[in-house]
Amino acid sequence: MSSIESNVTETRVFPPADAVVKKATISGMAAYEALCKEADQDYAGFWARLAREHVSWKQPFTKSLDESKAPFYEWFADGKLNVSYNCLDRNIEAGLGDKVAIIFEADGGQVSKITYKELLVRVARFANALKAQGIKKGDRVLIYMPMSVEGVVAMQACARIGAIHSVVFGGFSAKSVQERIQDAGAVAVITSDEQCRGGKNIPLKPAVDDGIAMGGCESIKTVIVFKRTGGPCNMVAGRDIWWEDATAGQSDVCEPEWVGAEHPLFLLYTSGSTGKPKGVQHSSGGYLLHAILTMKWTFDIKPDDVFWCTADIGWVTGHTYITYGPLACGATEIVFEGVPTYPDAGRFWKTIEKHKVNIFYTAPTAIRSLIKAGENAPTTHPKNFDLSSLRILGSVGEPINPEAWMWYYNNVGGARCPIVDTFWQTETGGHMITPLPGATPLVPGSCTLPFPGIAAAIVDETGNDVEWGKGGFLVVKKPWPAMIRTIYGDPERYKKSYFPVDFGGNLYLAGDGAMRDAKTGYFTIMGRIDDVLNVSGHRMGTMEIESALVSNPLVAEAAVVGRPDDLTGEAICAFVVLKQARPTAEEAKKIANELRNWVGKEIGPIAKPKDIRFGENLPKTRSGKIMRRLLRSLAKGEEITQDVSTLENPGILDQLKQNA
Ligand code: 6R9
Repeated sequence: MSSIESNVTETRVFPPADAVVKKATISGMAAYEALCKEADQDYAGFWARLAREHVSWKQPFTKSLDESKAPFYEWFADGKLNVSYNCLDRNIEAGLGDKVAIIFEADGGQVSKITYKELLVRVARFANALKAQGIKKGDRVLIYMPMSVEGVVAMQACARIGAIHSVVFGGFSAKSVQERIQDAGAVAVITSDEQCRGGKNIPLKPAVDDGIAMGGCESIKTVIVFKRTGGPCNMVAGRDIWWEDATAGQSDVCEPEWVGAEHPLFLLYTSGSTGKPKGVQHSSGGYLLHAILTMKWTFDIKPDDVFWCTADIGWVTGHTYITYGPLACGATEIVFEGVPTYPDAGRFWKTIEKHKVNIFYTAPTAIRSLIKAGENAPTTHPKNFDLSSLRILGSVGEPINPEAWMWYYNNVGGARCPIVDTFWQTETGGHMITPLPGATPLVPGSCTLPFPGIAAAIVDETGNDVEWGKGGFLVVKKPWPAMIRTIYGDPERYKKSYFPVDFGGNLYLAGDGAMRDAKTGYFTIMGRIDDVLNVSGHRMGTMEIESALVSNPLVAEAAVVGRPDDLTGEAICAFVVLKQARPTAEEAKKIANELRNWVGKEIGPIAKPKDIRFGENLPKTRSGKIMRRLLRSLAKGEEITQDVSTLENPGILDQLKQNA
């Protein structure tokens, strides 16, 4: 039994409405196919044309792709540019200076707006402040900030002077801060006193102090502290300086540092298959190009659009679709400090209504939790809000199950807005497989087809193509401009992780299992390779079982992992959140049986979960990703020894220890 069969049983197809097609930048499938063909015929030329058309260069490049040091590929290498210039100055030069760049929606609902001209002034002053602290081109700067205009300013200011930022998500622990400072050899940290989440002020600065105090952080010379709340905040003399003091008296003008296209724009740490996080290194030119193109083609961004990506700047989605992409396109965007459930679960819909958001980009887990909330507190259901401004919806971060897709489509998008289910990764810089809203017919649960110029394919364990309809490893066969350049300080690990010799050494291995529909060639992501289970020799995506569970009317959310089993190789263990309150032991047994039979009916008896456990929630990171590592340990009955510092809700682990 394989996940393609569930994709095949998904027969609903939603072709783009004529009105959407007519206005779209990429209008109709023929336009999409023409771009793919152009890339096919002259790959380097295709990307070079786009890089000339969409990016402003101080010095034009003469060469597109350089493969001589493969898999350390270079793009547009002799071109010079500045990313912050592309995001700010060039919009102002084009007459957009008084346009609102950022609408900041604070945790408590306060709104502030800032124009492109004002944003440039703030970036220039802060860039000058960084220089005054001795920070220069190539230095690594750690950013540990809440969602804020200042977070974006800090990143843009680094880009302006050619410093390499490494943003650490504000929910990570002191230990994570220390490890990242050490690995990157960072010279400065930019942070804030506290952050506001769900009506509470949570200290942030202490994690920086504690992280540095853990040792090995002698590279840090400066800590710049933005005052978010004015709460208690320890300042270390000679090292720490307030944001306002650092910028006081600084000039409003800062000439951009013109860097080579391959100059690193940022490092972003992400977890790999081993314990130590990898510092994914991105370029300036190629990365910026993909950020711009995906804004224009996947989101079909138009001059009057209000764009809202709900991610945090601590994740790659916040980098590409908050800090860089929207600004490089001269858009107006929302920067949202809050959480989706505060003051209640109507917050997203209220915010869309308030700011007349046109393009909305969020994660399936947020959608699923809001479905549940809307059932329990009907006033927070999207139908109570005017969402008629919405034009395009997006999904990212994990596969979206068809039920959540349909709910999003009907209740949020009013059955009128295409959903772009964008598959990509920290390492890919931007969207890789995604519908284009004015071209691609949508199938719920499928991320559909590769972005033009992305040579996505599915291969077996020796790197050979598998036929459509069969599962395998998702790879990219050609380098693309926004791809990861290396793992900072560990080029060998870069080669091993992403270009393993078993696969021939020249295919980018995404780390996900996937399948193409036998007829349409549409891609379905089956989850990380280690999430693919083998039960009695049957290959199954955990996603498929989750999807079946979630389609049961009792179930709000479900996550499935494998655990070793003497008889069947692997056994399926399902963690389930019910729409009703957590059941009593007796009820739980009854419901578990019902669900087993349900899954048996939906997929086949082989897919019936052996273990079912109920909790009020699932263990999630604050970015909303289910921590499957933890679930696997729980399923095996192991003691939890992993770092749970990024967990939104550590209390949930106890509930999930018992089988129903
Ligand atoms: C952008 C981002 C990457 C992993 C990726 C895959 C999963 C992301 C997805 C998706 C199915 C989608 N993933 N988008 N799976 N459909 N539309 O999330 O980056 O945090 O590095 O995670 O997320 O498993 O390999 P990152």
